[in-house]
Amino acid sequence: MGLFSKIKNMFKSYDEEEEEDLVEEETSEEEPKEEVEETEEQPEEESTEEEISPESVEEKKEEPKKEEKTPEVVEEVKEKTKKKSLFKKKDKKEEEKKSVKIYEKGLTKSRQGFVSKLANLTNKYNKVTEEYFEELEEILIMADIGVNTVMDFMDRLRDRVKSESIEDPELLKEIIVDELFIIYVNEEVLSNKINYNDNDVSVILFIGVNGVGKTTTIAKIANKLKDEGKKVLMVGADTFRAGAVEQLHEWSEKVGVGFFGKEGSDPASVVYDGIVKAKDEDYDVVLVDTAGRLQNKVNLMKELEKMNKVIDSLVDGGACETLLVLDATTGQNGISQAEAFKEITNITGIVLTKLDGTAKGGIVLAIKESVGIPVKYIGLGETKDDLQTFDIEKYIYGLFKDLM
Ligand SMILES: Nc1nc2c(ncn2[C@@H]2O[C@H](COP(=O)(O)OP(=O)(O)OP(=O)(O)O)[C@@H](O)[C@H]2O)c(=O)[nH]1
Ligand SMILES: [Mg+2]
Repeated sequence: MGLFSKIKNMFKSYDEEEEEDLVEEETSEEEPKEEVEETEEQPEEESTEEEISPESVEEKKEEPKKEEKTPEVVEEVKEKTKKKSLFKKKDKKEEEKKSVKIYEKGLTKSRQGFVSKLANLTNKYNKVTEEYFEELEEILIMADIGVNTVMDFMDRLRDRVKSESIEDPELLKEIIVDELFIIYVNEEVLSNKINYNDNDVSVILFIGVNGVGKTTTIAKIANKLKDEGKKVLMVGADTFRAGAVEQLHEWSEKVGVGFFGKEGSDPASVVYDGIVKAKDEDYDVVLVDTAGRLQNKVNLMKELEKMNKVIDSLVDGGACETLLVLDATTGQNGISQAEAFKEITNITGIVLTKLDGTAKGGIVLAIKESVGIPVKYIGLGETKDDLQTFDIEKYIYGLFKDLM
């Protein structure tokens, strides 16, 4: 089965289920609410239908001792365990569904821009001709996919059209999606995972030029990690821009995580003091905000080297991630930034922000082609939920669902 069909099978049912849910909600308004409450409030507890009164609590305490070994009780426990794991599965599925929706919503502009052009192309031609190929090439280049990727892709597509004698553009839709993403999917299966330090505090450095979304991304990630039960410290080492440290401080209060920062001091010394604090106070993760002054490459390189030296001296294994933040709306400019930063320091992953603000959507492929660093997170909006772990399948679905 091709990628196109696989992804369609995976996610299309969510849309259908949602329609079903809507119909259900219309017919019975109160029931679904109660169900949700039960799953949320009592995931660990035994699920009982009875109201909780002091007597029933006492009764329950006594019951297990008397009847522990009877087959009925064993059956009951089995039934409850089954229910519990069903709820857990349901929760997980709900989370997955929510995530797919965030992708869909965040990629609306791209769907209406570049993907609708693809759909129009299929409607315009009733036969695959040289003009069709030329127009397709232009659409893909305009979508920030990157010229070399597009050229390779066009060669492969032309070969397939020839060898499989395809004439109908309608049939090509599926092949286009498959061929565009197959390389990415084949090579990118595991590497979008964030590395954490198992033996010591996990330090994650965020780098990138002005205004790309470093500070906002740190806030979003801190919120995510906090929800996962991790103790997070934000460290404001962007001591260059006035107000930057205070901005991070405000975010730390909003999110409810720890903070360390000092306006006007040397970034490496702020990182030093921040990590010492993290170790003293048993933090799990340290998120370091830096100033990205690409205008002065030598200085920036020295500054990052100094910070890494400090981290290496304090933390077993050094920083576990150095994430480069790129703004998706800057297109090829973002690619140049990635290439420049790659020369300066060792980048372990990319955060691609503001994907909701571009109609081009193909920049993920260009990053893969010209930089070869995995995209680990994407920003699809300004709320805290709009930062998502990058998942190529959800991304493809969010882009191409209208063709599916
Ligand atoms: N629509 C949208 N806006 C975003 C996203 N991520 C960040 N922003 C916005 O981008 C703007 C800049 O974000 P910051 O986090 O301040 O960027 P920065 O890289 O820390 O900037 P400097 O500290 O000046 O270097 C803010 O208005 C954010 O709300 C995103 O995924 N989508
Ligand atoms: Mg900032």
